[in-house]
Amino acid sequence: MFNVNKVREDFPILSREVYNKPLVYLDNAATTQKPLCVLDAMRDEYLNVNANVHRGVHYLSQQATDLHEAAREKVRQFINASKIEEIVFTRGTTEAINLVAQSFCDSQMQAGDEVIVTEMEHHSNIVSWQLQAMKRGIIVKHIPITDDGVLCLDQLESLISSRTKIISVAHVSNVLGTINPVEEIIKIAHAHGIPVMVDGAQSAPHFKVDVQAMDCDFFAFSGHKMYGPTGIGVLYGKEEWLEKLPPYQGGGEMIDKVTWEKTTFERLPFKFEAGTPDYVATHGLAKAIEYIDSLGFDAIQQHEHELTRYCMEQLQTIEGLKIYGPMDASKKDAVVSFNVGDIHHLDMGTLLDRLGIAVRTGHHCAQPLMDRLGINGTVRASFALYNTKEEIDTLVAGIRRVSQMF
Ligand code: C6P
Repeated sequence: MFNVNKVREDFPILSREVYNKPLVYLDNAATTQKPLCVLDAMRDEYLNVNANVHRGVHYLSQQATDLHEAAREKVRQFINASKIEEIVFTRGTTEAINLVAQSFCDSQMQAGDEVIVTEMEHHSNIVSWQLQAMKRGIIVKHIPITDDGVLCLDQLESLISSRTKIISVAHVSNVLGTINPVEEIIKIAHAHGIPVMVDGAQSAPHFKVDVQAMDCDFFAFSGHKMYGPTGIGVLYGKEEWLEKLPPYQGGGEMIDKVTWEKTTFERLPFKFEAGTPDYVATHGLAKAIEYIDSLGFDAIQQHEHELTRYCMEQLQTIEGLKIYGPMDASKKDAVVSFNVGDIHHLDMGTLLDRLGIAVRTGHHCAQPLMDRLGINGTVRASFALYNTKEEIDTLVAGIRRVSQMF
């Protein structure tokens, strides 16, 4: 039985106060808090195991390597990849997308070739491709969205051309919470022989992802948004694609043989993992996955969905409040963005903060989306498995109080 009060005991930070008010942490799309099991495991590794991985013949190095590779297997199971060779550790979603953008463009794209993203992308899935556009003249196109923040999927076919080489889309929007129909996009793309990358930064923490069922070619997510440590993320890539792509960075770990004349590279996934990996963070990520597994995604999803529904219902009782994105809570995932009248989002966020309520304000690293919506920012409340309806009541009361000040 999912018991949110019991769950909250696993996150000591949730019982602290800010400005003498109980903390109400509603900035989970930016990063989640970490349960004790993750913190304890990482502390224990530093205290008792610490040694560099894949390098030493000595006991500690082998123990650290075992933990690191066990984490890879844990991630493989988490997203149901078929092989551990398909699991590349990165610093986060951003690095995973940059890796694909660079290595894919280096080997598969020429000037005039096209990548299609969506109008609701986070900057990391726009700018990574724009950097390649600047370097080699590829073209970045986007699928537009409706006024309700839903993809105009009917326009995808007409955007695809013989020059389209890859499609890269957010699974869930970090601003609107929109859950995108990635399976449909993938079917359409594959019918044209085009691979698809899915940015899973905002989906992996909230519902079960099965990369084989989805049939995506690449999938990226960040550990810190799913109760794991910062500085660790994952790129899943189908083996056939990862084999075709050249390394992203050069250095230790990723080589097979180096001479002055020529270097050959390690097998997958190490070809893409130059330098010492954050092996303590991979262990922490594995513990975060175990933690999610112990609660079960069904229970987590049900709880978070109820929070999203309740939050939208309550927010709509506030005069002048506008919610962005789908109004049907079942089409949204744990993220609600809004503005109240002409109160600036930054003023609202700052005043809510004084009441102990942590929300994010601004453009949320999605400026083209802000342009589309004709605004310069929103207030965003985003939920995790430890949030409660009482916290949403506090948010709603806080918004009313701030609104009365203007
Ligand atoms: N969004 C937010 O507050 P990193 O920073 O690499 O862990 O994740 C980048 C990223 C990529 N895609 C999506 C859809 C995201 O939401 C994010 C991170 C945070 O919305 C920080 S800007």
